Amino acid sequence: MQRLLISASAAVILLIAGCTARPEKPITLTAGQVGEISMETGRSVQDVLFDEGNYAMFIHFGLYSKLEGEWKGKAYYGNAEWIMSPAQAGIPVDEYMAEAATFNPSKFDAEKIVALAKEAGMKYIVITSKHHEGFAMFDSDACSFNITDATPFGRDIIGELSEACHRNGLGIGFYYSQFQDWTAPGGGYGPTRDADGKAVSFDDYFWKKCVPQVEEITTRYGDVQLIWFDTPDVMGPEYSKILVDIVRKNQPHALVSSRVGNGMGDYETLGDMEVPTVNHPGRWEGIDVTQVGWGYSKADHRWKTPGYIVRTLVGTIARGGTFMMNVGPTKDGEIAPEAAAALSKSGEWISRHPKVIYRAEASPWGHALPWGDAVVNDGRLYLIVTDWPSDGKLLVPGIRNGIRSARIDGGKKLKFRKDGTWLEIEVPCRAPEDYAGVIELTPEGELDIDATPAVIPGSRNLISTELASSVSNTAITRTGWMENYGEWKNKGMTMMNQSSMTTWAIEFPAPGYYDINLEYRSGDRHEWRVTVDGCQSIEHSCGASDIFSLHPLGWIRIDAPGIHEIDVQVLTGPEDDAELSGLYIDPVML
Ligand code: JFZ
Repeated sequence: MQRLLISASAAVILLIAGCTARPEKPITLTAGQVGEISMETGRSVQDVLFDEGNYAMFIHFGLYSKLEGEWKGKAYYGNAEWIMSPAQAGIPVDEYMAEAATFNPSKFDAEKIVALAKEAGMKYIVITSKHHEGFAMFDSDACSFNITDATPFGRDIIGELSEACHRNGLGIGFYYSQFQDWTAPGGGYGPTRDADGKAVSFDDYFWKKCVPQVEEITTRYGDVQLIWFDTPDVMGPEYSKILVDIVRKNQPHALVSSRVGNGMGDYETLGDMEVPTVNHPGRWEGIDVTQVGWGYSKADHRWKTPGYIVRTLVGTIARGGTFMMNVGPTKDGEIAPEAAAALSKSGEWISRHPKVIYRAEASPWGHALPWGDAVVNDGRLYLIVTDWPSDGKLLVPGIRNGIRSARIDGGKKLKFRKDGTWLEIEVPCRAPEDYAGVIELTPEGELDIDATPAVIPGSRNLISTELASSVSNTAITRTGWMENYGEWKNKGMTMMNQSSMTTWAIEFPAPGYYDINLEYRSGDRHEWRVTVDGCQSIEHSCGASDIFSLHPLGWIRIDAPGIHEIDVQVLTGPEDDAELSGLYIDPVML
């Protein structure tokens, strides 16, 4: 397992790359072009895609799709679009390029893919026009290693999909790998000599292939809403600027992703598969995959379920972002039935709860709640309950407002009562539908929420270290690791030494005993201490584990409902070893 430790501030620079503000430009699109969502004049593409649309399809389609994650009979798990790389099968350039002669995705049907995106509730599509392998999915004059010149298939995928999006009122964007090009002489991690054996530089690749191809994708396919550059690596700002300028010149209303590098770009893309723990400011997108990697992989059966898609989409919007879900067409050019089914099933849920997605704003709690999450739309609160309570009572913490009404979204009115800042809603004992039930609350006046994390009986109360109220002699950082090749995971945590303390202010609903588990990773055993309100404390030795997991510490006693301070310390064991990622609190009902 590869470990990577990054401080929160470095993570911001590393993973996100800053984004420069640019003036909002009025859209020139005509109604119908991104027509599923309303197109009042004067609104910007940014507003339409990111604030209103909130959900897109990402498509990774390239020559790698032909290999489907397998080379010479052996499966490579994780990122199938990286199969050529020495990190995967390590395919020589000439052997890889020769694959194009038999690439024939004849079942590719742009109308069918657009229909699926619409069924899924998505409002725009971003497709790979050229990935790191260097193969263009469009008819390129700059390089013949492309779908129309190098394959028996001979059709322009980018052209067909753009037209289908324009016809059907979806936005369209193109992914372009600007630095990495593994087959073009001079491209990032590509050959260092040309066909005649002459040494070439990055500039050769950049001016002969990258620049002309970015000109092509921004001039040949009508209005484009977004250019999604990726992995700038060591590319200097002078190169990023040239690319941004081309997009601005040819598509003045299009957005540029922050992965163009060097702090340029119009919005942030978070790390792959990352839903942040706390609300994230600015205009940003989260991205995830229907399999483990981005390109289609035949050996990968770990399909994302409709429930996962609903939870991740809602989680991203509730943190303030917009979401793209990836599909990788097969070697025949079709979306696999598992992905198609999961997307259209989750789309049915979305069609019943449009207010939870479109134009929805981030949760006023600033973080997820133990049973699900919340968004705001038109002054109303929408509670998305993924863990439906089995006792017929949904407890909502921290609402200072009065509540005018509560109802199942699109359904019947519910009874409720307020007790301080707690709201108790009487709900059916069974969830009203699969994946997540939705409750619509109409508050009295402006929403006024106390964001203190709360413990809720019957829920999974895992309170992240990122929600700590203070730390001493340590810092909250984010750690990321690759679980499979390309399968990124990450957690917020504090490195706990014998002088460190992590403190949470937590709202407890009632007096009584609460069972505490610590979530951490450590190479060795440590003795841990948990203290309540600076006086009562419990201590115990807890086991080691090289993955983040729960370790029981014992019961604490809470004497009165309300906010209590919980301190966590480590008393013995090696230094720089214990990484604390959260506190799991289970009310012991006596
Ligand atoms: C890149 C690509 O290498 C990958 O094949 C895929 O296209 C994905 C969408 O983007 O991979 C990345 C790039 C950046 C991060 C992680 C994976 N990141 O910043 O965490």
